[in-house]
Amino acid sequence: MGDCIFCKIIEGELPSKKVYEDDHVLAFHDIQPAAPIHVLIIPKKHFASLDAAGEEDWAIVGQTQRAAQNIARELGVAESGYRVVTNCGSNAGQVVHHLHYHLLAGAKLAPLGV
Ligand code: D5M
Repeated sequence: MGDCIFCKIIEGELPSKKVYEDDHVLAFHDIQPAAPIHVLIIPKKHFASLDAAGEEDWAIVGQTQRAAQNIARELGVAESGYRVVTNCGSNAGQVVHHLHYHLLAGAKLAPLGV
């Protein structure tokens, strides 16, 4: 999708440290980790955010979240706990406009808030 950096990662035009891939979902380590484990999980289909998901996208959104569960188990953090969050729009601080879930783990996380 044009100049979308996550589409370029999907296409292999930009490098990533991949942790999971299937036909619909890709996951890779965040380049600016905010926790000891910080993985981004994205649908291969481009849409800007959760807010931009259409009726036809809910299956892939579910598959993306299911991948988060699998990755947490694979990385050994399912027991200790992890956070899955998606930023949606400018007030949330979204900077990459391709739906992505942040999986954060590996430490006691700060409470959510402003
Ligand atoms: O988060 C966007 C996230 O994307 C942010 O944590 C940095 C990360 N990022 C940006 N470019 C890359 C590349 N090339 N590899 C890995 N991670 C990257 P947002 O929710 O939009 O604020």
